Amino acid sequence: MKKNHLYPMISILVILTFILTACTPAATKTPATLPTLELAATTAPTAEQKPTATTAPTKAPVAAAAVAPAGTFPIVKDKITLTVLLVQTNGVSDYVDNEFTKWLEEKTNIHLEFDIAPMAQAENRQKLNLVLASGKLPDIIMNFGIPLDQQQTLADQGLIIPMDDLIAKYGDEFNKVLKEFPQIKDIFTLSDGKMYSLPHINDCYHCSLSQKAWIYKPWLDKLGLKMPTTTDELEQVLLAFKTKDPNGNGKADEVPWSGAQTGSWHAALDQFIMNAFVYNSGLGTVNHMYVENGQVKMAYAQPGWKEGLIYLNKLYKEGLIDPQAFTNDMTMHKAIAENPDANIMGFTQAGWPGMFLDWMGKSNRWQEYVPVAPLKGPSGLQQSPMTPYGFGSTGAALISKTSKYPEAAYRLIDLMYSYEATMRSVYGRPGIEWEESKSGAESITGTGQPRYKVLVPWSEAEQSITWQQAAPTYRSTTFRLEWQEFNPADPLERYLYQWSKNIYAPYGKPEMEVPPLVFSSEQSKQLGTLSAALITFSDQMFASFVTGQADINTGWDQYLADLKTNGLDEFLKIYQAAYDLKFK
Ligand SMILES: [Ca+2]
Repeated sequence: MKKNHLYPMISILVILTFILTACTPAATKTPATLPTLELAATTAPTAEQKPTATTAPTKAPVAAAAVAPAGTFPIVKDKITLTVLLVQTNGVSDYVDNEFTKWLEEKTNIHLEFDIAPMAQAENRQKLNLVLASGKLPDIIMNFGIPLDQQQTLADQGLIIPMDDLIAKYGDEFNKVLKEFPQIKDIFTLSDGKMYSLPHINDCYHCSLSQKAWIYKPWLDKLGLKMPTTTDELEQVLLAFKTKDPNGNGKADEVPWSGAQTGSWHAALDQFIMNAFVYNSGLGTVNHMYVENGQVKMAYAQPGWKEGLIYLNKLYKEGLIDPQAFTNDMTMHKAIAENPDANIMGFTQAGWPGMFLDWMGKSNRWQEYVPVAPLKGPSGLQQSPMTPYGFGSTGAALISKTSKYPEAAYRLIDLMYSYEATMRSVYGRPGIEWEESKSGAESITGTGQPRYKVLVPWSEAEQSITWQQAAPTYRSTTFRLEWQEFNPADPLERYLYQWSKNIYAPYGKPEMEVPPLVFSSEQSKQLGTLSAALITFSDQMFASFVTGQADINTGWDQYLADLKTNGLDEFLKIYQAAYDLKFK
């Protein structure tokens, strides 16, 4: 009964990339608890290399003098070449002979020379390490999504420069980003208070509220039942689903509640429901952890978790929970929900219905499953995890210490946050792949005047027009929702917005999410080891308690003791120390 927490994160990338407009949240996120990759162990820092608080970016007087003031173009009068080590993305056949690259060069007078790294993380980290160890650094390191702790290693080794002075002097487009997301300065800085990378901004609103649940509305209607609002009401509804033959085929073939433990997105059984008992995050990199009154806590060690297990065990004994929910992957989940004859599933949890249904498919069930608002638990708790940290990811662009043109490099990256550069790097050329919306057009939200209409549907077919999402971009929720024109033939984005805003956001508790933290490489290694043991053990015990293999009433204390044996206290202590360092 093992469930894999990393796989769902990876699957977000794979599965949801095809609905870019709907969701591309975590493209550059690395779970904080992954073992740290060794970054250039061979390039030990020397005293000279180590940046100090007063170290300014490497000076290149001639080039520096030639850089145009913030916001003016071209960036340099005499053409220069910058080298970019870039992680490639799906669907881009050529970065050199590429429309976005050409536009950049024309606009900035900077020629780009690429060194392309593979998409798979293990391979691109290997490539990065080779480049770092070679001592011949590119000017810009882009699209690696280098997490804070690895940035710390690079900074300690004197391989990258802080961005703060460059932003102060040359910031233009990025200042708009900072104005909308001032928290960037807090959460993406290293322990010396400086920011060594620029982020990727892609604020996927519905992804910030991804613990959703779905019920088959025709069954509620047929049995004359109301939408459940509490955990007790859910139990009653599921009992009716099980016993009253709502699909009308005379067979007791109904599966009241199912889910998927692996390979899906927020479809595991503990998601959604446990929030009626305890805050159960799992939105980002810190599954099951939350912050309360400045204390970092683990949901599965709380009394509320025990109450939730008692509830689930009761429903399991009543035959309301599909035993397969503990082993299903997304395909198996979908096979149940899209049962070819009669509908057989009544209730499930998932980030959106496309995780268990054929979206806009022939069965029409995509229109028949409706969202269930957060349920009120026995203690009155009613909440929806909501992360305020999903708006962007750190490590999208870094400038190397050896760059002769740090100012020009910064200005080039700064430009990528502009509306035009973001539109060109993600969607393509104005008038061809997208166009300005006409006056009176309708936006995704149905409010305001949209700015752009996408003419060529998102695809990952090979092309050399955009960089897909390899460049840093500035896609706020305004950009994604109010500026984008609604396409009635593709209503998903509007649905996702409305479900999230109307049904889940009112119960959001963003203050309980653990912010991105910085760990030393030693701490990261420890977290990696501890996390693996804790995830395996807590997941096994979740399944054992729900199915009754372990008795929740007599086994809870031993479970808590076993969590300690598995290192829960050390794990939380490391998080608490990192949290206190930044926020206390
Ligand atoms: Ca039936």
